[in-house]
Amino acid sequence: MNIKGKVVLSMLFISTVIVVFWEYINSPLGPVFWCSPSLNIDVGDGSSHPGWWFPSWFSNGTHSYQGDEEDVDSGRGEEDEELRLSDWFKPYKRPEVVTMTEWKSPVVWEGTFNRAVLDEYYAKRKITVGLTVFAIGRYLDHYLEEFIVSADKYFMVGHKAIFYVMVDDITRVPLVELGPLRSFKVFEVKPERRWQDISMMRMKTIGQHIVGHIQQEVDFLFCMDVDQVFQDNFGVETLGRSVAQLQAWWYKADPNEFTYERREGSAAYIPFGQGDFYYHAAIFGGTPSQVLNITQECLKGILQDKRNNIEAEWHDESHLNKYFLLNKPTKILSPEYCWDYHIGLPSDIKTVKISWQTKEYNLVRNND
Ligand code: 5GW
Ligand code: MN
Repeated sequence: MNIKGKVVLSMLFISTVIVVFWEYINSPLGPVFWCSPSLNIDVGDGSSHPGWWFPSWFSNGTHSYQGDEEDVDSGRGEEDEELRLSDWFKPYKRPEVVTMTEWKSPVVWEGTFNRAVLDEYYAKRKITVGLTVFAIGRYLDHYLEEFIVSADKYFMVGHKAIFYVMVDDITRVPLVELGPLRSFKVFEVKPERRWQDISMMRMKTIGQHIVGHIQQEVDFLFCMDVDQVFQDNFGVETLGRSVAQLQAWWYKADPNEFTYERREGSAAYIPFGQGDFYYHAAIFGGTPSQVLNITQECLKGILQDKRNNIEAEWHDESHLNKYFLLNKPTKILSPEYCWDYHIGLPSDIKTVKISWQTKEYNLVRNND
């Protein structure tokens, strides 16, 4: 090749590099800070999955995983057999509590699941599980570090996990050293002025991030409050298409006592006589497409209420309860997964996986 040809070729190469780099730094949802302790984890293209890992899960570059392990029909061969519910779930092991809903979704309690069987199943599939958490204002200094340190230790041990941390000031994000299968991506979000809006507008931000990148990066996604700490393994038994958490204070109560939104004018309205469980907004999850649907529907309700000058009693949680009334979760987590020790420790609660942090309202609620 002559000199001219070489010059043209290298100019082509350089301009390609510039364009790719420019696209990357300008992507609207690009992380402001991306940290991964293991060198072989992909950096930069926003995707943690090489497409060849598990081609049948992809369509149009996004995951098309269509259900809980027990109801998937992927048409794959013998060696890739799907699990049935009965392979890992033994509801009769906990006869004193509700372990199955009327619509036949499992309610996962300690003692009812075989985690080893599920670990093997999901390890073969090389899954990645995402976890979003918001830490705005004083919640950042007060709760984030303990949350991340404990999640690193107990969330989806043995599987890849990505922590999506949304903060209002990245300079105050604690430096936490993570285990080899873990990484985190930090994003700066504009804080809402009212605290009610901080909590509610998470629905909007989570949805934007799922569409922008999360759907290409994970197989399952959890969304959690930051004012809680992992105490024990929160493992693959929690994974499902759409996952809801029983609220610790209400798991034994009658639906007519639940603090659902009871005013007809709100989109979150649930009349007396209806309702299955009182779900806790501090933990919900599922496949990215299901979580996207949850957040979009809740946001619609929240915005409709704003137009009508009404605000649901328990904000995003009221809307989440309405959503799960209309769209039944495919898996429910027992209150052992999000326990408040202020209740004490009744015999139903065998192993606490996450516990609530003490509310120090005077310390953290500076903006109401
Ligand atoms: C602050 C004051 C009142 C209500 C919410 C906030 C707040 C919530 C905040 O200042 N900063 C913040 O990051 N949040 C996020 O919203 C946290 O992830 C928090 O866990 C979540 C929900 O708010 P919580 O935990 O105070 O709500 P509850 O239902 O646990 O009381
Ligand atoms: Mn909380």
